[in-house]
Amino acid sequence: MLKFYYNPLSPNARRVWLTLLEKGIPFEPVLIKLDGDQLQGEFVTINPFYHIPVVVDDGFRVVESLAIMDYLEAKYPTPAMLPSEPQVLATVRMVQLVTDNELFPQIISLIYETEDSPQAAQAKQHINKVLQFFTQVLGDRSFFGSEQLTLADIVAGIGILSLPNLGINLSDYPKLEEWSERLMQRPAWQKTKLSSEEFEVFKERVRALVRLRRKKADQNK
Ligand SMILES: N[C@@H](CCC(=O)N[C@@H](CS)C(=O)NCC(=O)O)C(=O)O
Repeated sequence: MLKFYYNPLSPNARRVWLTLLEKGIPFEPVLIKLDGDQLQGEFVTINPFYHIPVVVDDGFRVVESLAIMDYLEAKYPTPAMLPSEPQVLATVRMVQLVTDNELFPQIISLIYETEDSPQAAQAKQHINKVLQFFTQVLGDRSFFGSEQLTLADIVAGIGILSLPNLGINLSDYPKLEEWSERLMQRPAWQKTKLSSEEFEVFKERVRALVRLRRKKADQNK
């Protein structure tokens, strides 16, 4: 059976978890605590970059959440979540990459920087730009590029649903608010949802990781 290395707090792992659940794919979960266990033992041979998620399917290993989602889509095409029609495919990819390149780095800043700092204000401004852009891209459809859930909804949904925990209300973006309510009605999303206490633990982990990365960067100067 497909092995899934994950942690329920990890947004990148939750993308894959949701894809597995939405597609009804059987899997064996392997919890990685991220307390240093990702840096040693068997896991290092599975992912030399020390990251989750990873899947190992019949001896075939895939790292990187977006690559894993594509693998699952190709191997388990029903329900289809990556339409091949050119404009829809481009929309799905664009939303995934905008989430990774424009939204997530700002979420990390918002978690790390103090609330009234210029950095936090800048991050909020950029997040608002992303929300305006996503409102345009969603248009009047139920999901990104489609009337059915796509891989874009999973990637963007995990980011956008975390925003109210960071003081960003979606009520200024009614279409995205309705879309996020649509997502939260789905059993897979209810199952993988983080409680506010879990989100606080996630924030602490992010702060610790950013501190560590900055310390390493300073040492290399
Ligand atoms: N680009 C990778 C990023 C994976 C990633 O950063 N995973 C985090 C959890 S969300 C992790 O494993 N962090 C542990 C570490 O950096 O030591 C992906 O999309 O899978």
